Amino acid sequence: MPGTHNFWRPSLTGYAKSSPAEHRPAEKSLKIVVAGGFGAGKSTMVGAVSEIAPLSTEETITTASTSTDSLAGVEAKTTTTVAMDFGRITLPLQNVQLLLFGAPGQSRFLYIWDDLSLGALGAVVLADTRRLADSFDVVAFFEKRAIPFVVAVNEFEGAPFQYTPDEVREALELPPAVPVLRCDAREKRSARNVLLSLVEHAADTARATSPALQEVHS
Ligand SMILES: Nc1nc2c(ncn2[C@@H]2O[C@H](COP(=O)(O)OP(=O)(O)OP(=O)(O)O)[C@@H](O)[C@H]2O)c(=O)[nH]1
Ligand SMILES: [Mg+2]
Repeated sequence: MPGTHNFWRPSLTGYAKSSPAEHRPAEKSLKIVVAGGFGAGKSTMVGAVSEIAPLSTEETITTASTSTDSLAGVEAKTTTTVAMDFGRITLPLQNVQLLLFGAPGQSRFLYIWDDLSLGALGAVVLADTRRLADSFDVVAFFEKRAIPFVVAVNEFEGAPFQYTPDEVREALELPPAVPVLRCDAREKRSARNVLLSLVEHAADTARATSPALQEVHS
């Protein structure tokens, strides 16, 4: 049928060479955790980049949580994630689809993080420079479990200071191999760029830690 030949066109060897990569189903699904401190922009990032309507579990912040979760720096926040966010994005060139699990940020929900991280390929640690200290525990969480991560500095206009990725790397005492990049969690392209960087970093980490993979790829 004219005009439709570019869509999934099965051939004896799978999909026809002429079908564009973005229309082919991805071969693998990989789990990614989007983590970070309270209000760092995790739900925003999952929502911005997801190709499906994201699942979110937002609830209104009540005064009941103010004794455990400080709103300093994020006073305008009225809702919070109480379980997780879920979204999905296909990376056609890498032939994978990423299943995105946004973690809750309030400390009273931290017990969910272990389950969310089971089997994850890697994690995005969103750093909010208004509350950079929140990122320490998040970085430690993934380091302890040997889950590869990238640090994405989500820049809020209202932040009193702007920090370069190098300054954030130094402040968080990150090893040189961990990518640190700026992002705007509201922008699809920016969020996608962060995820691409993570997939690359996870592949590099796997090659570096597995001699067998090293041989295959050398
Ligand atoms: N200016 C600006 N606002 C942002 C950015 N990213 C997120 N926001 C806003 O910040 C607020 C908090 O974002 P969320 O995505 O809910 O943050 P979260 O990390 O999921 O929060 P918790 O789940 O409560 O920990 C929302 O009002 C967003 O619109 C950004 O890059 N710049
Ligand atoms: Mg959230």
